[in-house]
Amino acid sequence: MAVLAAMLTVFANTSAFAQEAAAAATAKPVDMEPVYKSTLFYVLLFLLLCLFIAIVGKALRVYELTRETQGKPEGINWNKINGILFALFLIVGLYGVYWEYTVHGNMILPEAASEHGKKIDQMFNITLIITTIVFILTHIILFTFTYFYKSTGKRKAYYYPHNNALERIWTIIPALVLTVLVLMGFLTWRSIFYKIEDPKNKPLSIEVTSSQFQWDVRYPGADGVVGKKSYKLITAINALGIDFTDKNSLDDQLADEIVLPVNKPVRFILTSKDVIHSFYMPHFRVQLNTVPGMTSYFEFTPTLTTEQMKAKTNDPTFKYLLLCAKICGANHFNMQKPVRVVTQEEYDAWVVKQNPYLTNDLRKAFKLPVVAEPSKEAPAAADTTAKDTAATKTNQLAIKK
Ligand SMILES: [Cu+2]
Repeated sequence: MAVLAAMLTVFANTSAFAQEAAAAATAKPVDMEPVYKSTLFYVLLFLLLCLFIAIVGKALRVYELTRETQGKPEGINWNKINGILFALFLIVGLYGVYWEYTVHGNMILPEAASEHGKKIDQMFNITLIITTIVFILTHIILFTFTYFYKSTGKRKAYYYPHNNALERIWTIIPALVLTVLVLMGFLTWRSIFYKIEDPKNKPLSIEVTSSQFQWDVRYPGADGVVGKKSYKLITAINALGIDFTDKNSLDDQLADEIVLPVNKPVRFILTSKDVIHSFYMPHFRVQLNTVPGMTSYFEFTPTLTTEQMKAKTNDPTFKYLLLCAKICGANHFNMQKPVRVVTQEEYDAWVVKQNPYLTNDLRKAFKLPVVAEPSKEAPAAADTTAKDTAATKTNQLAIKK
């Protein structure tokens, strides 16, 4: 307390001097902004609060002691107060749980828009129901017991150190429940990550490369295969380091949004150029880290088009999103990309309009035959937003030749 008093005096003195100086110089009111932003201010405020509580405590103690010396009965029944506080805590706490479930529960994601997402939601719901029941029951028991069996001075606690039957029950039941939950998770995980490929319904491959702070999306072109790439080939005009000695790369396309045909499996090929990011598409219940130096895959089937989801959520502005779920740097929050799920026909019409990755500059760099272009250069590799249909068509034709 002495230290605290000394600190407060120093703080008060310096601010008093500062105020005097300020008043002498400009007679302006003191700017409190830097004070409110300083940590010291809040540390002192906290210590002041502790001091206040300590003083109240001491005052009550003095009150109790005076009653004791006068031979009067105890003034404050702390056991009763603690018991009532426990009961109040239970009521307020349970209301808090109800509020959380209704208010924040309403903000939960809409129904899963993918096949495997339904299984994940089911698991989530089962876990939530079990834990909610256990949580509410144990808390009611805990707090009502402390309320009803508070010390009254009239009875003595029963000494009951051990009961094998009870211990068996509270070990075996949670163990069984947790085993079922973990096994369910394991089997669901396996069904998502170890799929047996249906040769009649091969997935559409899309490569997504993460970097601070963007996603680059590469579609495979007519051959359905995204070509090789290597970080060693990254240059100003070849931002993703695509290897054009691999024939599969020649028709690859860059897209500035992700468009997926509905009810068709899609296989995302995920890599990272700098740090670990996390490929997160909440509406499809998809999340996987993108790690520099390794390739990871996520295959799933979207089941609802954007239009269907707009109707389901009653939100005409609804958009599927790709986000980064790894705090990867200062602009992490801004790593998002719209995703559109459309019909197969809409997808077919959209995909042919996407810019090819291979530009004339890249052709020169890889010593490939340069395509004659009538008026202008092909858009630069980094410029993915250009949607010049004339140039695109020329490029498409060039690739087909
Ligand atoms: Cu990121």
